[in-house]
Amino acid sequence: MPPAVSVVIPALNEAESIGQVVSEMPWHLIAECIVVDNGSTDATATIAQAAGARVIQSPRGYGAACKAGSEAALPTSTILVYMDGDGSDIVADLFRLVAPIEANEADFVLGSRIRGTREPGSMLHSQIFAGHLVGALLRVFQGVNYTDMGPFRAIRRTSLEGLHMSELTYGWNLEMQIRAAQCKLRIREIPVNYRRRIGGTSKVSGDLWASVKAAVRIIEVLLRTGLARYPEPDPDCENR
Ligand SMILES: Nc1nc2c(ncn2[C@@H]2O[C@H](COP(=O)(O)OP(=O)(O)OP(=O)(O)O)[C@@H](O)[C@H]2O)c(=O)[nH]1
Ligand SMILES: [Mg+2]
Repeated sequence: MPPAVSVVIPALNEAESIGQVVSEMPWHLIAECIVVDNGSTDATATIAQAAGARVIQSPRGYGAACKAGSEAALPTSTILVYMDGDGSDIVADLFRLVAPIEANEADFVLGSRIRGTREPGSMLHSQIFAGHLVGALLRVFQGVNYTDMGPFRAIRRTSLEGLHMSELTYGWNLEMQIRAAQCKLRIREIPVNYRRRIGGTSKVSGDLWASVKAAVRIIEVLLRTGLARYPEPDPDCENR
């Protein structure tokens, strides 16, 4: 069977790293790599394309980029993988994220950087604390065990479509995790390794104002969707 995995990489001004990330893709395991740009002012798009990615444009925002990439995936792709374009996620971990879905043992597999090995300085203490805090809240309210809101993750495409995601900013990752729990997907969290970005500038954690905005979005998603209890699958869920 041909590979049925589409890798989606949101990338904004990542010319220093995107070429390496795309060229490290395990092409024999995936159908395509989609780099979702929105108005990079550097050579992100041309470098990504030269390295073998399909480049698409999306409205501004991390979640908007993930959504656009999901919708643009080949119709034959049944699994979607998300990762960052700055080289922080380790491409070699991709297979371990996808394998439980291919084996039909899980619908959603989250890579936890907190449970994996991190290069010093790759995550702020505040990010680690937020991962644990959100994990504790979701354990109480959703009965699910997460330790991170990391970007590297895989989900069955039909499951994602059934979640009816609406978040278009940095709350996208958390909304997926909450909705996956509410929709009673089979969830697995596995350790992934993580390193510092290999070049370029941070759009989130290394920028104070962006970090504040991201934190506000995460709290907003948590309050809007995460603190409602769902003992039964949310009736709005489809394709479990
Ligand atoms: N298309 C698109 N990609 C984005 C946008 N914002 C961030 N990204 C990408 O999303 C990924 C995560 O952003 P980062 O800047 O690495 O955020 P971070 O990991 O918190 O920060 P670092 O610790 O510096 O790596 C990167 O691949 C960015 O290029 C956006 O508005 N549009
Ligand atoms: Mg990063």
